[in-house]
Amino acid sequence: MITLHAFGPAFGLPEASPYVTKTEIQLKMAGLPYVKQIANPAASPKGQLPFIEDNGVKVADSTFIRLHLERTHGLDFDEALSPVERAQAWAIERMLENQFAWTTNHVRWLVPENFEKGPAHFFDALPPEQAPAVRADVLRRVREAAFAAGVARHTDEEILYLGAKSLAALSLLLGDRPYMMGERPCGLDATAVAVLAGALTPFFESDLRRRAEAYPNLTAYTDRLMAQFYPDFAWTRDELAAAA
Ligand SMILES: N[C@@H](CCC(=O)N[C@@H](CS)C(=O)NCC(=O)O)C(=O)O
Repeated sequence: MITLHAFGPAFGLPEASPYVTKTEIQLKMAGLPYVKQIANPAASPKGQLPFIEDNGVKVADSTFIRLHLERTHGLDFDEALSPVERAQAWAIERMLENQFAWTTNHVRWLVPENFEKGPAHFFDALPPEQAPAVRADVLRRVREAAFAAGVARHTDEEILYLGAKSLAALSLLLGDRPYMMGERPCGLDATAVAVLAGALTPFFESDLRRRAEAYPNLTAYTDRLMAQFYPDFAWTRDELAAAA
């Protein structure tokens, strides 16, 4: 049995982290049985979640978990794709994980109102005398990582421009297809629905969310895939936006 080490549900999402969500959806796509265990990122070989344990082997990072699953369980999440389509799927996935996800990370952590109602509560279970210092330290590390990645060097307007460019690209690439690369789900769909649900959750208010809500194909895709992969989770979006 595979153990998926995760943050757990938060922010109107079945899982707080888009990368854990990606791995969880790929496990579901593969039909591999797994248990989900709440973990601290410090327990991971790479200091981040997700990581899995499979037959005593620990594998960290959603991309290398996917590689491990494909190699050891005889899977190919992209089996329906041609070589060119595989290359396109990889390029889109990199755009979503290495560029777009930083803009959603900014919305959650570095917009003070969103931080206060969201990630700040990750530390509520700590002893009251420790919580403020740990909270401030984690926020400082998130800010430094966002600065190193580049996104936190920009103004809010510029960050919105970057996120919105990826949403526009993704909407055009998806078109009216049921899945990102066509008629069948592939590995990329796990990343795409994970980051889109993270951007669309009504838990956080942001201009980026409003931009995402303006693409009916992206909202319909997200709702459809959330229902497909998390049938027991009550995924909801802002009703006003959904009706618009
Ligand atoms: N490249 C990694 C990214 C994972 C990642 O960024 N995880 C974040 C949560 S979304 C994390 O564990 N952060 C804690 C930390 O960096 O201390 C993957 O694909 O798994």
